[in-house]
Amino acid sequence: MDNIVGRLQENVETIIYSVFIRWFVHFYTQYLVVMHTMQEVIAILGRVIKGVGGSFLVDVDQQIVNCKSRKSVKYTSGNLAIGDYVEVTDLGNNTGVIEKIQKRRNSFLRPTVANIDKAVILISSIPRPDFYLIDKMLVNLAIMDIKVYIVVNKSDLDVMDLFKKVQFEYEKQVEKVMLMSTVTGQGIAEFEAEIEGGLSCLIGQSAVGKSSLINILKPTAKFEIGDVSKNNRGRHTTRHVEIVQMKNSTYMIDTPGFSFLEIDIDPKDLAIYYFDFGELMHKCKYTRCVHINEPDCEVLRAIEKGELSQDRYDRYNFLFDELMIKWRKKYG
Ligand SMILES: Nc1nc2c(ncn2[C@@H]2O[C@H](COP(=O)(O)OP(=O)(O)OP(=O)(O)O)[C@@H](O)[C@H]2O)c(=O)[nH]1
Ligand SMILES: [Mg+2]
Ligand SMILES: [Zn+2]
Repeated sequence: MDNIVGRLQENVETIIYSVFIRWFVHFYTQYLVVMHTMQEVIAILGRVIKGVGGSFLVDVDQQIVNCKSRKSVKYTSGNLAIGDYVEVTDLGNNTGVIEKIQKRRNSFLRPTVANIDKAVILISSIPRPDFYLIDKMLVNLAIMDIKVYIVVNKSDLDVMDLFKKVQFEYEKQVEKVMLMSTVTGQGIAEFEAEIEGGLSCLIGQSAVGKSSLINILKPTAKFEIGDVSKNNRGRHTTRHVEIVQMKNSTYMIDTPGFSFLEIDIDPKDLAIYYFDFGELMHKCKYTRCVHINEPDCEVLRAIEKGELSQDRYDRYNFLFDELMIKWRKKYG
C-alpha cells in the first residue's frame, strides 16, 4: 500500500515539475521577446567617434553620448571600431549603453576603424616617401573599393620633382593628386572642396603633416604636432584615433599611420588593382597575363615606351613575388 502511495506521489511530483518547467520556459521566452522588442524600440542609432578608457564617445544626432558597451557586443561582433554605427540605449545625462553594432561596409585593424568613405594618403619630401608602402596601401584600398586621394604636402619646401613623380605614377590609380602646404595654405581650399561629405581617413608616414592638416581645417581640434627635426623613426606623435567633424557632413580621422598592408590575394589577381595598367591589360595576348614575362604584353610595351613608370612596375614585380611566396606557403 505504502509502495503504491509512494509511486503515486512521485508521479504527481513529476507532473507538477514538468508543468512548472514548461510554464517557466514559456514565460521566460515571452520575457526575452518583450525585452528584445523594447530594446529595438528604445535603441537609437549613433556613431562611435572616440574611445576613452573603457568607454566610447558616440555621436547621436550631433549629441555626444558617453557609452559603455555590453559584453555581448564584443562576443558577437568583435571589438568596437571608431566609425562603427551602433544601436544605443539612453541612460540619461548623456550616457548610454551600446547594444549592437550595425553591419560594417569596411573595416581595418591597427587602428581599428570602420565605414570609411575616402582615404587621403599624405606624402612629403620630409620624411622621404616609401613608395612600396604606398603601393600596398593602394592595393588594399582598391580591394575595399574606397576612393583615394594623394596629397603631396609641404609645397613650401622643394617638392616639385616629387609631385611630378607622384602625378605620373598614381594619377590613373586615384581620384586626384593634389599639392598642398599647411604652412602657406596652398591647396587647402581645393582639398576641402574635394573631400566634402562622408568620412575621410588620413593616412601616411609619421611627420608628413596629417595633424597639421586637421588643425588648419579645424583650429579648435588642436592636435599635437610632431617635430620633424627629431628623427623619431616612424614613431607617431598622434597615438589615438578620433573622428573630427569638419564643415557640415564632412568627417575626418587622423590616424597614427595605417595598417593597410596585409594583402591576402592570389598574386595572379594583383594587376586588377593596378588601375594604371587599366585598358592595356585587355590588349595583352594572354587573357591571364600577369605582365611579367609573357610575350606580347601591352603593359611591358607601355613601360618600354615610357608611358608607364618603370619604378612603379619594378615595385609591382617585387610585390608580386612577395605575394607569391605567401600564397605558396598558404596553399602549397
Ligand atoms: N614646411 C612644412 N612643414 C610642415 C607642413 N605641414 C606640416 N609640417 C611640419 O611637419 C611636422 C610634422 O607634422 P604633423 O602634423 O605632426 O605630422 P603627422 O603626420 O600628424 O605625424 P604623426 O602624428 O607622427 O603621424 C611638423 O614639424 C609640422 O610643423 C608644411 O606644409 N610645410
Ligand atoms: Mg599626427
Ligand atoms: Zn600583360
